[in-house]
Amino acid sequence: MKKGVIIITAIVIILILFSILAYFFFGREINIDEIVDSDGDWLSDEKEIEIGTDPNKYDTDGDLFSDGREYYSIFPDEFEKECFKKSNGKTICI
Ligand SMILES: [Ca+2]
Ligand SMILES: [Ca+2]
Repeated sequence: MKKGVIIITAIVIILILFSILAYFFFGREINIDEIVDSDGDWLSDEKEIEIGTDPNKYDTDGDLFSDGREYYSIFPDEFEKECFKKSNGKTICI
């Protein structure tokens, strides 16, 4: 009887620890995912709307250079290390 209670208590403690760890890691990822880059051109959707490029087109003007590459070549000081959620669901940090 006591052995069973100890095992159940140990399992509950382990589940609580995993829950805390999962909350810590996934909670951070959710915060990162608030910045979305739907077309994967390294400019956030919000930034593309602000500067007038299409957030769903990697290369809005069709000149074979991505919107992000063109933007940061003009404004290199704005190039910062940021994390984006790509359209395939993966998060990348640049
Ligand atoms: Ca984009
Ligand atoms: Ca372009």
